Amino acid sequence: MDPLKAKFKEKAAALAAEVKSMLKEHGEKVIDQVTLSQAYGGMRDIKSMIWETSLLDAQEGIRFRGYSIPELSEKLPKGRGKEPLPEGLFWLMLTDEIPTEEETLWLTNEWEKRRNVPSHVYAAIDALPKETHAMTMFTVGIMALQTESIFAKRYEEGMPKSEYWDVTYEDSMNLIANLPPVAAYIYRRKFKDGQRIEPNTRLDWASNFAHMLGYDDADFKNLMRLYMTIHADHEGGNASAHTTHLVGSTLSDPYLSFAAAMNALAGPLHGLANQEVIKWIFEMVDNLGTTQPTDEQIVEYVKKTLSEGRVVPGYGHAVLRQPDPRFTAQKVFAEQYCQNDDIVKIVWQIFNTVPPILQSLGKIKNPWPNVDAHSGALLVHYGMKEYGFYTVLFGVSRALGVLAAQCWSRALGFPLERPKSLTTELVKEMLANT
Ligand code: AMX
Repeated sequence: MDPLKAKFKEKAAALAAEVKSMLKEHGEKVIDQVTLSQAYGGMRDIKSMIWETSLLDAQEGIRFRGYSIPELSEKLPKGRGKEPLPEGLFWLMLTDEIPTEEETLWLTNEWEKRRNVPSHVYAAIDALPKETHAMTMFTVGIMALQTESIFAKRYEEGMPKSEYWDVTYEDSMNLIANLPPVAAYIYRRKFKDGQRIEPNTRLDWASNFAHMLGYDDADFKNLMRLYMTIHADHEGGNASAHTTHLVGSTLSDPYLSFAAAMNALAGPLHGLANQEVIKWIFEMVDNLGTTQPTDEQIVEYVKKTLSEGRVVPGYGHAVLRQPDPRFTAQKVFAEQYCQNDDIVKIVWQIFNTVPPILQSLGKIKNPWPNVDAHSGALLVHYGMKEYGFYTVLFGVSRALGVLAAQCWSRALGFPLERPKSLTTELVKEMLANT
């Protein structure tokens, strides 16, 4: 058994036993209550799901297994680069332990060994017109990869429940290994005349992805390592994570669950916001006729956007109530690598001017930037201007968190998810009787 799987097995067996006895003793304990507003309002804040890999605090932002993003920057192995390697984060999310440099290198090599995209996956993507959105191509690519699911094959053969975690781990590892070449294929097909770039077997997972996309600049590789790390997980209730959890709870395999999650990520209120931000900034620059607008010009443009009934993309959050530490991590990167870039400067001007405007509307719970407010400007700096691809980058990263979490869901034996719904008719009856 490989070292990561062995460690996960040991940890999962211990936690499963602990949870079993905890439920035996405290299973009836009330941990939350639900208001009518929450039932109508997107189930915000209702504590109703277990997600081991990360936890989101409204003020502090995300912590992965207890570690904040600055702490991860310090503690996770960096290999030959300057930013934490996403391999290390995956190891941490799966085992609750910071890996050593050697363990991280093992994982790099393991994903490298598992990279093997069948030709029918590319054929399925090629069957779509080039104008198809990159996220649709991505989902189709993942669905085509599902032919490789060991979970599905073993289930058909009658595998016992006790083996679910094992094959979920195998599928998750294989899927993560194969996402970068599939995503890069989509980018090159859509935007670079289909000229593919072969992987470089000596590179780590994120920098090989950068290489296959066509970006060999050392700083872009550092950006990809950071990007893949900070977008990986945001606890269980966000739409892409929850979709993975819900679909996986029917024992759909990791490929089916992750493809479903990517359809959730493709929505403009979720992952598509990263393309919307840069599209909106480009429109602003076009509209104002300058790449160096004044703060006053930006304020006017924001007001115009709001008066048209549109949202300011990259601002606001369903849970966060402070600037997103993932935004801050990207700002710190930009300060180091590209502080004189015009678009980066605009992102910072927006950061200074937008929150008071949103606050003044009186209805927005969080006027601060989220992760998507910064990412596009960094990509544009290195030449990746095709914003229609940005959500795919988010998606490749998101695989790390939601698939690590799915391994835990199968190891802990979580059942089919099935919350209760009501009709307004029934709600009225309930109100009449109280
Ligand atoms: N610009 C303008 N209006 C906004 C806004 C923004 N950035 N953020 C929230 N609002 C509005 C809402 O549309 C809502 O208006 P309504 O009452 O007229 O319908 C009101 O403020 C209250 O919303 P909220 O409770 O503060 O936010 P929410 O929890 O319902 O939604 C989110 C959260 C992220 C969908 C919302 O802030 C938004 O649309 N932001 C812009 C899109 C975006 O950046 N999405 C990315 C989120 C991060 C991610 O998943 N990648």
